[in-house]
Amino acid sequence: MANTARNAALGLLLGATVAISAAADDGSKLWLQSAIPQNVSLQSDKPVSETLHIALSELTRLKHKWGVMQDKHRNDLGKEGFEIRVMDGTVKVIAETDLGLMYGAYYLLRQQACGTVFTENFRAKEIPYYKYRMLNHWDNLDGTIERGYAGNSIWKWDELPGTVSPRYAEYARANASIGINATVLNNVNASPKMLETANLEKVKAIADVLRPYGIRVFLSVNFASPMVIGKLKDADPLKPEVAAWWKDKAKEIYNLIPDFGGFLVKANSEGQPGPCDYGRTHADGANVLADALKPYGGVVIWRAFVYGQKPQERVQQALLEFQPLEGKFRDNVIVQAKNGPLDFQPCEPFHPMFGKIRNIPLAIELQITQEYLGQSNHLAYLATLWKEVLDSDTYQNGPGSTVAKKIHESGMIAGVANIGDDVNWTRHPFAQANWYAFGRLAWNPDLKADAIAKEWLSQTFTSNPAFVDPVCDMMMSSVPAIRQYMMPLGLAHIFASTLGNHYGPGPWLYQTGNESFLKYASLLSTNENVPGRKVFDATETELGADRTKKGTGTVMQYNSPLCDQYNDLKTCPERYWLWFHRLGWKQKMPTGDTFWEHLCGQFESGAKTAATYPGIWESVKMYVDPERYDLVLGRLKLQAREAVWWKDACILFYQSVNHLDLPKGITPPIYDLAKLKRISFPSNVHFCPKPEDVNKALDGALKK
Ligand code: BDP
Repeated sequence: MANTARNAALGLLLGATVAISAAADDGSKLWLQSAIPQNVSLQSDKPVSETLHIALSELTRLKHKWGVMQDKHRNDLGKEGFEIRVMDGTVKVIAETDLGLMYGAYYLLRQQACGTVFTENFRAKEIPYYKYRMLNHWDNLDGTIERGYAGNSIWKWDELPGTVSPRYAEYARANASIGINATVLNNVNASPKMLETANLEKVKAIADVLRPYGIRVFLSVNFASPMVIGKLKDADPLKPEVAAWWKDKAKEIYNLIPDFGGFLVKANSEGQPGPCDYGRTHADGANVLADALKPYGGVVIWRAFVYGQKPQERVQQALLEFQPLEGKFRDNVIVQAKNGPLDFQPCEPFHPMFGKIRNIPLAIELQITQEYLGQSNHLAYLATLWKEVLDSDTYQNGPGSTVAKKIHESGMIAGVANIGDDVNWTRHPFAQANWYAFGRLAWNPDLKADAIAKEWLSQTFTSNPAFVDPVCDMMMSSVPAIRQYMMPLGLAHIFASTLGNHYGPGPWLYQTGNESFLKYASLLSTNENVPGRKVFDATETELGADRTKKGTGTVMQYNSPLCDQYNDLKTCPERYWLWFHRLGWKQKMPTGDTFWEHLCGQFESGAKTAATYPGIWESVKMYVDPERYDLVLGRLKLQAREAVWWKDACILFYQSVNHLDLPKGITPPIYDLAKLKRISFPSNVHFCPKPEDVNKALDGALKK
């Protein structure tokens, strides 16, 4: 039993301090607010692993007497858990492993920043709820990031493996501090080149930096790799030469990276190759990879994001595709479904697979990058959205069958990263909170969204309640407000382009005549060859998607009693009214007003909330350094303006089809519909317009 202890010189320093900061802060230190401790000399009676060295060096930042104890004979903490005890004036971290000690160290530093007092007999014990707490980078080998809004990739493939950027260790440390222990380095739309030997050597260099921080590396692979880089005739998973190719590749990878995690695969989805190209199933495809990884303990993460192959409504397709494959996957395959059945929209019901699939381990994929939530221009605190889905009851095994528990079976929770090579990692300073919150929820999905926000604010800015309380309220209100102005009542996918930039409103695009848009947004239930197909576009009389039992029947993909709840407007949650129902503009709502009045009220309310944000931020100016203050203020002003853009664009467009008057109490539009329709930003998958360009475009769209 190694017992390493050091006395920190400063003793107790606790309680909230009012930090009225003046120095500019570039945001690069994230919630850690410190650089990696350097040249810390340690006294120990045993050789110290790199991981333990990290733990002990970090603990030198603790302003309290501390000690660590490794107890390999305990059997209750596992590989990553820890216990904290305060005895005789010393805070002790106890763990079975060095990794546990490291997580315990970060726990203590977090508590310190949040003002916790380590009184005698203070006790804590933590064990992570999920085994794999994973980031998915959608980073390309050319340095771009699909849906990345904070610069280019942090992985500098051109200079690796010779030059290893110091940012890799900073990245690893930030992740370790919130418990993230796995990362997929490259885009799910994967280049086959990723698996070339020269690139694997670069991956090894990154893996070597991340390992001491407890982070395992995974790669996205292109299913056609055996053809493209292996020069085989095809990639048919049932052909022995294809299986042999994958086995050789796995051997090569594990030679370089003995703890390599496995493969993430997007197959037969949005044009990616896959087993269905050869008449094989997703199970056949996943299993050939699983067999190759099995001897080394690797896993295959097979994505359920498939649509467009069959003439079915898009939101139903994943379940229809995977349900017949239950029990057919190898035991080292995990199928990864997005939180909702469409595509990371601001407001979707949980993915029906979580309630219906029994014999396939399921992982959940959340999107930390804000593809559909204002990208790096809007403050959208996503923990509220993620909590909603994790806490959702699927009723698979009766009441209490939450999504959070369901994915505990696979032990995997993944988040699409929002990290780029900007100095502050995420461009919008508040987007750091989403990276942080993802890690914290992956460690413990029972944490409350507001508690996580307060932790993050206390560490990143100051723990003074005069700052934390109003800013936490603003964060908590952000996703509800965005839903009201971008996706009121579950009105899905009215964004300005489909596979392009997804920035700004474009409800006029999703109308008959624009079939590809309709299909993409699942506003067309079947393909054009199927008689009786349904189109959900806005008409003179109605709006929304009839997914009830009488419509496309999507409600049937949910277990009882949800199926009936969603089916009946009176019991359907307001936020899903238009997701499951097609409503007449003049129809009376359960709330007593007409649907048109109610819809307009949503836009109005969302815009009003966003309008309060700049003032809230101005009121806490004294607590924030000028650099981050200005960056945030400019963006909050833009967000308030964009909320009006959404409101006006949608209300004016719907008025142009329903010819109804603006309901009482709704602020008259300031923009001109024809001019708004002409706003366009470069249509590519890694583009977020600069605030000044959006402001300019909106200036030009004002009514004369
Ligand atoms: C959509 C994105 C697209 C991704 C796709 C996916 O628009 O860029 O490739 O999801 O998850 O949200 O595969």
